[in-house]
Amino acid sequence: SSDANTVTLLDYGAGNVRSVRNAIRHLGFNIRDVRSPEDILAADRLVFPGVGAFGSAMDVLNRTGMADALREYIRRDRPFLGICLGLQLLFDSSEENGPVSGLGVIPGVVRRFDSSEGLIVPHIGWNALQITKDTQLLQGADGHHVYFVHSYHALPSDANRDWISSTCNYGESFISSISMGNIEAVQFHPEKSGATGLSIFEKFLSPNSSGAKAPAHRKASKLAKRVIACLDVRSNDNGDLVVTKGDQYDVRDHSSSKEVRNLGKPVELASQYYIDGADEVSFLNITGFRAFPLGDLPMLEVLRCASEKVFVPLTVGGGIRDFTDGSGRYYSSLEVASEYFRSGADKISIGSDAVFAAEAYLQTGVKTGKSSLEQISRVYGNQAVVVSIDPRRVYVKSPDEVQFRTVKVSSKGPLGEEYAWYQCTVSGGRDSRPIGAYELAKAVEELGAGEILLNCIDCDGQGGGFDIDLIKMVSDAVTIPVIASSGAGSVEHFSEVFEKTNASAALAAGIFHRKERSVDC
Ligand code: 1PR
Repeated sequence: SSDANTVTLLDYGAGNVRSVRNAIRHLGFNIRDVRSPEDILAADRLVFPGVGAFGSAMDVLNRTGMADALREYIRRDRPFLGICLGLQLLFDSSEENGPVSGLGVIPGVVRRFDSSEGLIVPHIGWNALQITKDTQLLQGADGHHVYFVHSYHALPSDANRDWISSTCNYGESFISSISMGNIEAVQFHPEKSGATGLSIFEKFLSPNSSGAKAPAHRKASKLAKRVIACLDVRSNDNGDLVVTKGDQYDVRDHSSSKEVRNLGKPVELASQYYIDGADEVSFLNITGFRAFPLGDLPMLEVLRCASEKVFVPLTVGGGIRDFTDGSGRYYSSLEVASEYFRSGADKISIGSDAVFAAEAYLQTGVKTGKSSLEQISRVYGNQAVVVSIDPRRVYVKSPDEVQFRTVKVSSKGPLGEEYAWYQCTVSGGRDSRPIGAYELAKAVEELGAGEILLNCIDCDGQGGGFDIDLIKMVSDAVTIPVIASSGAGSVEHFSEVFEKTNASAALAAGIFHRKERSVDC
């Protein structure tokens, strides 16, 4: 085990660690997987990317004897890098499904962020590191923004002060990294934190390399609001998978040819947006609702290739639902999502199927646990599940006209209407459903969505700004992050939506495709 280019990875199979694997390979290292507790003790360098829930992770580690091996490896002060849950598990205990005992290496507890005062949980986004201790790993990274996705955090205390190498603030101060001897662990995701994250990762993998550069500084706003570049993907009439972009969801050219607009190749564009500074990249397989996505091998290939080049979070949506193929074989939505995760997605996004699940839930008041939304968030965690809402504005004279939540609109409707509700659609805007965006958002939050991607068909591709009325209504109604989408046409539109609403992120497509603005506007 003396190969300096090999790193040992502890993947106990609870979720997707493909992004970590991609980052390690990208940095020029080979991976040896842990199969037994002995493999841990034999490692030269161990990466432990915890995924899933604290309790089930500890169960697996205890049952397999890996918990004891990990404690022994750490006691020997061997090079160790824990990521996310891989940091939290080092502590005495966690409140997550608990209290549950952890590895007990570091004194202290892990607690949920408190959303009772309107704090948005999960915490998803880029925050600045406040370095509290000189370490080789974080050298030069003070004040740099790194990417977090978590609902639980380790609490700083007198008993663990010596371990802390950096803290962050999200409603309260929490431990963003620890360092002691050769033991390092980070709450953020270095594999998804762009150039800063990769350089931190590289310092762990090759501590003596002179090549470890000072991390490139990421520009991020004070508020650490995210800007997401979105690629709508579908096959064109020649059968090639292309990035396209609609006007109010119509992706066909207005000329006589009526061809699907082709704006470029998905992997090339995604890599370009990453290099330009996008905080996240999303792919929406916009005809997934009618074509079976697992039959759509090019899309999976696009994901695989993109995830080897894009070191910020990748979301993919389209076609996530139960499906029976031509030969009668049944695939659950969980299998579809799992295939997306295996191919490199960090999050999946559900559109149509979430609308049906929310309608059923609102009708019966019963959570069956069987919807795609519930199943996928139970297995992968709610932070990995986005619900995409595709509403259309419907003006009314008075709120009493409809049973759905309305807003007083900032500009009146064509007949002087002062109110509107936002009717949800499925199948890419083709069918309207008897549920509003407000009702849908509240229902999917309860069913386990970790984030809401809030589109607006009226504004899509128009470049006239986001629908502030809609985004304010929805982002005030839920405590999970809301991504504002549709209509960005200038830098001011991004500032406006962050000033006037509680949106945590803004997503745009056309403005980047047309190269009117670079993503780091
Ligand atoms: O229903 O689970 O199969 O998911 C389908 C997904 O595909 C949904 O997320 C749905 O929003 C998306 N979709 C379906 N049809 C279209 C279409 O355009 N014909 N694209 C479509 C939606 C909307 C945005 C767009 C923003 C920003 N794309 O994501 O990127 O509106 O655009 P802009 O900045 O240019 O204004 P399922």
